[in-house]
Amino acid sequence: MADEKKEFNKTIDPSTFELLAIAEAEGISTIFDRAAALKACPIGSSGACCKVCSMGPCRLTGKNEVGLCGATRATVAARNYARDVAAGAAAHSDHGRDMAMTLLAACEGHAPDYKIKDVPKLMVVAKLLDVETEGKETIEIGRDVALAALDNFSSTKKECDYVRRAPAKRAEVWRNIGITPRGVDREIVEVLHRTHMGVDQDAEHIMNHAMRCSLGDGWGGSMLGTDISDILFGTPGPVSARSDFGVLSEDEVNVVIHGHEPTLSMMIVEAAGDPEILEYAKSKGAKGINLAGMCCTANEILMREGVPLLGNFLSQELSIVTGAVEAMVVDIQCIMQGLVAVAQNYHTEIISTSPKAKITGSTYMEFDEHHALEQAKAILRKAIDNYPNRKKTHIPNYVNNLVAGFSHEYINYMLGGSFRQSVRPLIDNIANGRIRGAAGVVGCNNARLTHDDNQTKIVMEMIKNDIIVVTTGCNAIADAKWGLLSPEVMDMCGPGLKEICQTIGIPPVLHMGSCVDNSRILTLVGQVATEGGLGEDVCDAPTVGFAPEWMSEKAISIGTYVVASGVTTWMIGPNPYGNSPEVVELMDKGFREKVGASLYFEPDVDKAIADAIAHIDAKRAELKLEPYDPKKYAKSDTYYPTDYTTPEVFDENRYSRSGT
Ligand code: MSK
Repeated sequence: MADEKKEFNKTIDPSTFELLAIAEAEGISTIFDRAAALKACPIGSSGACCKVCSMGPCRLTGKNEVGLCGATRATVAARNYARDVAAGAAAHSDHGRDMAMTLLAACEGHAPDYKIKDVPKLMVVAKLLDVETEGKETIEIGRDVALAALDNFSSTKKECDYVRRAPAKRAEVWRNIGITPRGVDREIVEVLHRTHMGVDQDAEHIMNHAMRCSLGDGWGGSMLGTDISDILFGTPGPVSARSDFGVLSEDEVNVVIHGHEPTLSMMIVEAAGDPEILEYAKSKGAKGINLAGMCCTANEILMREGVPLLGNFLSQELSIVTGAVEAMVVDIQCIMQGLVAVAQNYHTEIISTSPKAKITGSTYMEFDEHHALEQAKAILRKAIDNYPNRKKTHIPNYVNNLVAGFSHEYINYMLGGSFRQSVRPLIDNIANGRIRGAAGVVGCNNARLTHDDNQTKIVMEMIKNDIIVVTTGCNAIADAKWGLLSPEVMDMCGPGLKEICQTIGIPPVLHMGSCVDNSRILTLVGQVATEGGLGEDVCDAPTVGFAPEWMSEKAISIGTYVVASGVTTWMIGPNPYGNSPEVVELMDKGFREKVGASLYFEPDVDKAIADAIAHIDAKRAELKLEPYDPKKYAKSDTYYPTDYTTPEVFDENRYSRSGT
């Protein structure tokens, strides 16, 4: 049994803490226990291990400066980095491709349950993809957009079409160094080829291509995924909802939807409102059906339908420990294999659905978009059938309110209204110093770090310092649980940021969606650069990126494309390629010289925060903007931020949590 202090340090989240105690009492092993028992491999975790051929694995530690083939530490670390980028890009982009396939099936009449919901967005995308719209029916445009999108994945063109969405200066930077992305499939294949034994042997050269591949993800596969999701399901606008384990219901059938793609999850939302399904739930003694989201599927159905957020990556096993979940429906990505083992101790049915992700021990109900709604209903019936098997429940009594749904389209609208949609007011208020800068805080949980601590700490430090935050992925869920996505959090902001949020009527932390929706952040920073006033390129503006508790290969791809797009980024934790000082230097100085931004892996979160704020101030100085002075706007507001400190251990009073 772990000692009490260690137990506390596993999480700052009271519901997670409560459920961990129950799991321990019931003898259930979770990722938190396995993280304590299983130490990370010190060789692999610094990028010192080469296993691209069967003469190894070669461990480049101690006196071993080269592997059997002569590959240096730098080559090996750069190869490991590039392969991580490729795997992450593949995950996002395959998701994006699936969205295009669904749009195609819908427009060709093979998937009748899907419709084009956002015609204006379809037109925007058609223009970007050079699809002729004149004299065509919407359905024909949709089909041609889907075909053009699919073509982009394996494009033979010199540049993928969405490069034209990037600011002109940025596209020029990419062209000058030869990293303009082509079709993302090609970039991924080329990474795997280059990093095969005996091919590309120059660390810098390998890393340049890693950037190119990541750009194919951010400005290609992910951006297409986001746009096509919006076409099919609607572009998000503000929505109020609830988060945390208290959203589970004691007297309804609880269905947790977990994974990433919106195709099935949106159908489940629709099916849950079907009177026949509701009657069926009642026939089994439940009052209704209660849906709750986990990980990025949660963000997809929250942003469009207001479905409550249950939890982020590290909460998935614990949701089963509540004993209140009839079914957990999963598709792809971030689904722990440990779920099945936990579920064996409870009545929860793990229902896997993706032909790409069969999970041993789960109930497999293969998703077929041609009969999507029927299948969604069949899944719900299965969950309902399980309701009578529910035994003792432990639902932590925590709920927080939130506002989400800040697509870049909505941000433009909220800043300028219908007739003057623009990012101009944002630029002006950064220029005059009311807003010091902007931070994108995104990404996963990591069981090697205290759950949600870095996530919330960084966000609170940013807004306290008048830095507006945009968030996606599991960071957004951590923020939601901690009350940071509600307008009330304005009291925690610096005076200038607070004034802006009050004037516009927005929270200082803007939830922009799921992992693929980091492409919305790219579009936004691109719009700011194109509009002008904070320099001419993305790298000129006082912006920073953070991945506070990253763990997945997708995060490496995201971090890389954010940097290659011009935003200096801090990934909190040890450098997984740190075995090569040359690679570390290339990520810092090398990337800065090439793309105007650096990629840092920093284990000390306080140092990362201080460095990021200093970076923002340095960018302000370079632009000759007014120096940031919080006192200048303090006069206009009596709510100067209360002094708070981040406690070492979980403190229930750290920030107001409403309970139910
Ligand atoms: S779900 S990739 S743990 S953000 Fe997108 Fe969360 Fe990271 Fe998965």
